[in-house]
Amino acid sequence: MASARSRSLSRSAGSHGPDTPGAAPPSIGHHGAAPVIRVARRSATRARRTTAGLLDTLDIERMFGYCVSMPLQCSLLTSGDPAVSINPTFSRIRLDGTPWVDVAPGWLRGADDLCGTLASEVPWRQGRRWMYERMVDDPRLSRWYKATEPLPHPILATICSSLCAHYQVPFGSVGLNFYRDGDDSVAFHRDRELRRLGNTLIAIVTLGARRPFRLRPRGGGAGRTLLPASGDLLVMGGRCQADWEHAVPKVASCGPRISASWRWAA
Ligand SMILES: O=C(O)CCC(=O)C(=O)O
Repeated sequence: MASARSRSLSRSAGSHGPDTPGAAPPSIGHHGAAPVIRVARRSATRARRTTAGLLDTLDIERMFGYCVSMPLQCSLLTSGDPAVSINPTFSRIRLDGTPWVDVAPGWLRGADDLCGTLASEVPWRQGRRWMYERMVDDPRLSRWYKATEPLPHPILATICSSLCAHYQVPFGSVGLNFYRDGDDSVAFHRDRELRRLGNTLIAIVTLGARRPFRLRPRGGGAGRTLLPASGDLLVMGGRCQADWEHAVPKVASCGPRISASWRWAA
């Protein structure tokens, strides 16, 4: 039986099929210096400020399960015009074998404001998929841009150029995912196109709320939980798609988060 949430999403999606725009656009407001994003859905009446990216990326395994709502921090780093940081610090986390994850805290300035702009201006699409013999809505909205399509914000091209320069590879087009609140998520998976390849890169910039980003080896064993904040860059590399899975699990309560991702394969 469909949950209250999926029913309300289905209503807003109407009879649209897969990959058709399905959700009313969120509205953006400002209370003082902190961005406020209102999302037109079940939680629409609860205006929340996005969290800021001041803290270093943490391993929160010990906190996972109850670390659901971070204190709000209004930061000069996460508001204002978006720009790539001129002196980012990269740390590499080695997973078992050749997979690795790079983390660059505060890599993008103005990430909260960019989150608000994209939330309201991107023509989001409601993905749908078969699950247990019925069609269900994906618990998030998405929009993938072909290389030939105009981007919703010029910073996305700048980010791509910076990533290409840093990793010395030609990253492709951008994919955006919109997690409207803690009910939105993506289950453990590997990237569909890259999972058979041994040398790939997926670069993900977090905009807005801080959510756990979980990684686990496919064969079983200890996983990792990272907590990328607004403006943080996270890059999965090596055999990460071949040997590990990743997920953004549901949390009890949090504000909107958008992830912007770019991919490359050898
Ligand atoms: O939103 C994220 O941080 C992860 C997105 C992701 O894993 C995917 O779309 O395949």
